[in-house]
Order: sequence, then C-alpha cells, then structure tokens
Amino acid sequence: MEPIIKEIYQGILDGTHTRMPANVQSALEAGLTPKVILDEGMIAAMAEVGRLFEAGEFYVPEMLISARAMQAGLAVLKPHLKETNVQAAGKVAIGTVKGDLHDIGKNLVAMVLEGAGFEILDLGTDVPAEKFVAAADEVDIIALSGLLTTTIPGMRSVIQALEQAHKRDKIKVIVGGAPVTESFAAQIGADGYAPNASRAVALTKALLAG
Ligand code: B1M
Repeated sequence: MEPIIKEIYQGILDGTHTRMPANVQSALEAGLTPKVILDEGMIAAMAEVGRLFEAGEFYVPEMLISARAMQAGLAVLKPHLKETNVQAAGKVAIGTVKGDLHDIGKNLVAMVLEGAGFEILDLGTDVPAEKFVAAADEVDIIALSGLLTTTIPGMRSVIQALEQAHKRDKIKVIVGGAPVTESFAAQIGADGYAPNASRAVALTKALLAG
C-alpha cells in the first residue's frame, strides 16, 4: 500500500479529521486516482471501523469520529469524481430510508451520480416513505440507501407507498447499501440494485436509456 494511502486509512481509523483534507490532496497530487484513494484508503478503513465495532473494540463515538474524518476527505475528492464532458442526464431523488442515519454511502453515490451529469435531489437521512412519494413528481429515479438490516424493509414500504399513490409506473426505484442484495431488490420489486457508487451510475444510465 502507498504510504499516503496508509496515512489516509489510519487517519480514518484514528478519526483525525483535521489532517484528512491535506492527506487526500497529497494523494491526488502524487497521481493516485480518486478510485484508489476511496477504495483502498477510505472505504477499506470504514470496513475496518465496522469490524472493530462488531468486535467490541470500537463504540459509537469512535464510529462517529471516523465518519467525520471520512466526510472531510470526501469533500476534497468531490470535484474529482466528475466525469468529463457530461450533459444533464436526468434527475435522481436519493435518501437513506426511515430509521437509518447512515449517510456516507448515500452521499458518495449522490456525488458520483452528480459527477456523471445527474441532477440530485438529496432528501437526507431517516426519510419517511411519504417524502419519497412526494419527490416522485419531480424526478426520474428514486434511489434508496440503507445500512441497517432492521431498516431496509423500509425500502419495500417506499415501493408500496408509490404503488398506493399510483406513481410506481412513472418512476424507477434503485436500492443499495451494505446489507442490500440483488435478490432482496428483486423480492421487494425494485427496478435495480447497485453494490457501489460507480455501479449505481451505470444502473441509472441503463434504466433511463430504456
Ligand atoms: Co453504524 N452500523 N450504526 N454508524 N456503521 C454499521 C452499518 C454496522 C454494519 C456496524 C457493524 O456492526 N459492523 C452496523 C449494522 C449492523 C446491521 O444492521 N446488521 C451498524 C450499527 C449497528 C449502528 C447503530 C445501531 C449502533 C448503535 O447505536 N448501537 C447505529 C444506528 C443509527 C441509525 O442509523 N439509526 C449506528 C450509527 C452509526 C454512526 C452514526 C456512528 C456512523 C454513521 C455516520 C454517518 O453515516 N454520518 C456509523 C458508521 C460510520 C458505520 C460503519 C462503521 C461505516 C458505514 C460507512 O459509512 N461505510 C458501518 C460498518 C460498515 O459498513 N462496515 C456501520 C462507508 C460507505 C462508503 O459505505 O455506506 O456501505 P456504505 O456505502 C457503499 C455501498 O453500500 C453502496 O455504495 C457505497 C459506496 O461504495 N451504497 C449504495 C450505499 N447506498 C447505496 C445506494 C445505492 C447504490 C449503492 O443506490 C440507491
């Protein structure tokens, strides 16, 4: 692993958010791609934070300070996640489902979609089904993120609420987040599932192409 990637990884584990922007900037200046910085440094570190939490070595405060460091790094990466020569491609409403406060993955998916030319309506976290239903009038795609096994059933509730409001046929619904799978997406009647941000872009493009 490149020393600067190691430093970014360790910075997230230690929650040293003040050094994160400079470290991410140094990695970019050293010629490392945003993908490598994200996957090998930042996302790998968050996976380790999750492992340490599960093992009882980290508690919620440690997860929070790691999240703050991750967000400080993402802010520097954001302008570099843009694809070149993109045209407005459609509008996506994105949010984390009701009961769920995790927003790093949702924010990352939103940034990469924005970079690929999509207009983003960010509904935030802990979003009730009715808010997605209201947004359906304004957008082409509804993107649901969920990180908790206890809250992802809320994705089905959003789809059911869209059906009850007679809006389901007019809108595509995509889902993602660590506990979400392709088969779960099929079970709840979503139009697609993506395991990460770049696949979410490919999926969104494919769904809008017809
Ligand atoms: Co929480 N948390 N957390 N947490 N947290 C997890 C998710 C957990 C797996 C940790 C663990 O036990 N190993 C666990 C869930 C277990 C489960 O459900 N089976 C857990 C728990 C239990 C909890 C609490 C219940 C803890 C407690 O209070 N006792 C609590 C719940 C609060 C709530 O939401 N109501 C809680 C709280 C928190 C913090 C607030 C402290 C913090 C979140 C801060 C924030 O988001 N602003 C936090 C964090 C940081 C994590 C971990 C460590 C990291 C999540 C993260 O940001 N990953 C996480 C462990 C883990 O994931 N390994 C954990 C990095 C991010 C880039 O990845 O979000 O997966 P991810 O997004 C990916 C893909 O999933 C995908 O693309 C992204 C980029 O590749 N993706 C999509 C995501 N959304 C998508 C949508 C798409 C397509 C792709 O299309 C629509």
